Amino acid sequence: MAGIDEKEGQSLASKLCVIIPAYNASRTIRDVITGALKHVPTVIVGDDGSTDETADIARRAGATVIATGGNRGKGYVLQMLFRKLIEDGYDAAITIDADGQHDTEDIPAFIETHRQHSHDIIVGSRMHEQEVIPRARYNSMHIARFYISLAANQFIEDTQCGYRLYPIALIRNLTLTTGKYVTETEILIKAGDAGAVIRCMDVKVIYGNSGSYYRPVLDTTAITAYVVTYLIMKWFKEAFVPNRPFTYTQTNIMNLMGRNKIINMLFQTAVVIVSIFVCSLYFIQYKTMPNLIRNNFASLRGQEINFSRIVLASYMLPVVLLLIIAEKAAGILGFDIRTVDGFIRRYYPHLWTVREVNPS
Ligand SMILES: Nc1nc2c(ncn2[C@@H]2O[C@H](COP(=O)(O)OP(=O)(O)O)[C@@H](O)[C@H]2O)c(=O)[nH]1
Ligand SMILES: [Mg+2]
Repeated sequence: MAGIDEKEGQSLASKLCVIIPAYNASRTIRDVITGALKHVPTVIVGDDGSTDETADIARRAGATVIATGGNRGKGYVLQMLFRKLIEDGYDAAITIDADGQHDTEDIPAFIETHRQHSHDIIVGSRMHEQEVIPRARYNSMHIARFYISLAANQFIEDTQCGYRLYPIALIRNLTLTTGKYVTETEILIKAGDAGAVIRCMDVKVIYGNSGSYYRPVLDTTAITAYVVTYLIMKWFKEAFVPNRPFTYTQTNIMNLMGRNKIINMLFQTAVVIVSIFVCSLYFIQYKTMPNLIRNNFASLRGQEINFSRIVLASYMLPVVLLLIIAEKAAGILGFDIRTVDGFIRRYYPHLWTVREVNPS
């Protein structure tokens, strides 16, 4: 792929570093840096306007610290760090959370997988750690995974883990327009929809008392709106163009809209409102068009995903949301009802029948 330095005899992993987006992580950042430095020569911390000792502690622990000069969010910091890595000629970067939720002893496995598959994004997967992850989080991970996998043209076991390895050549070909917690989803979708392979690898996950800056309602809404809008736009192309499973281009409508925050928000809101209706129209097109447009919706046919399942699962989402709200309301009144949990766990994980995924 363009941009990767493939000089003879030089390992692709020769210029690899660990980057850490950090916000008020003074309690944990030292151990993360010390652990990472055992495996890579360079650790760069993106300090995002921390009001505690994060930056000082990071420097003393041996990391390079770059400051954003205010709290701009994880996505902004990641993009700032990527620009720095492109300037400095890095081949790959491992991102790890600053709050100690990831085990630095998994770094060698990332590096080894990268050696074997140097063009692929490698994502840490926590899905085997069902007992450790809070229930609501685990459930939303399942739903997110189904739709993000659809947009990324391949099954991705864990789409929300921040512990990843990115080939820089791949990142520099993407125009990123989102911020905060959406960016990591945006990267998977755009890279996957441009033809990249996204490979998952089991990692340990530590849910201590680190807390989280993730805002369940706001951040989940932002990710959902992005994914739904991306899918509706992607399928619009696929509906009318034969054999077009990979639809990402730099002039993609998501990139054009992403230039203006307000227009983007209005656009995404409008698309989300009509999305289930449009999805049903696509379904009809999927069923009736193949005689006219051969292999339309190529990404779905290529994956052997049953479109009727997608439509049904999407009609279930507003119902699930209403039930969650009803359960919360009942909880306030002192009733402990938990039906949604079981439903999500039984239903969404099995929507995507995984065949041979990302063959080696
Ligand atoms: N740079 C930056 N990093 C952040 C911000 N919020 C969270 N992070 C980092 O992103 C990582 C994951 O965030 P966290 O809140 O723990 O999310 P969770 O693990 O998904 O619940 C941690 O390393 C945080 O330090 C932010 O506003 N700016
Ligand atoms: Mg965390």
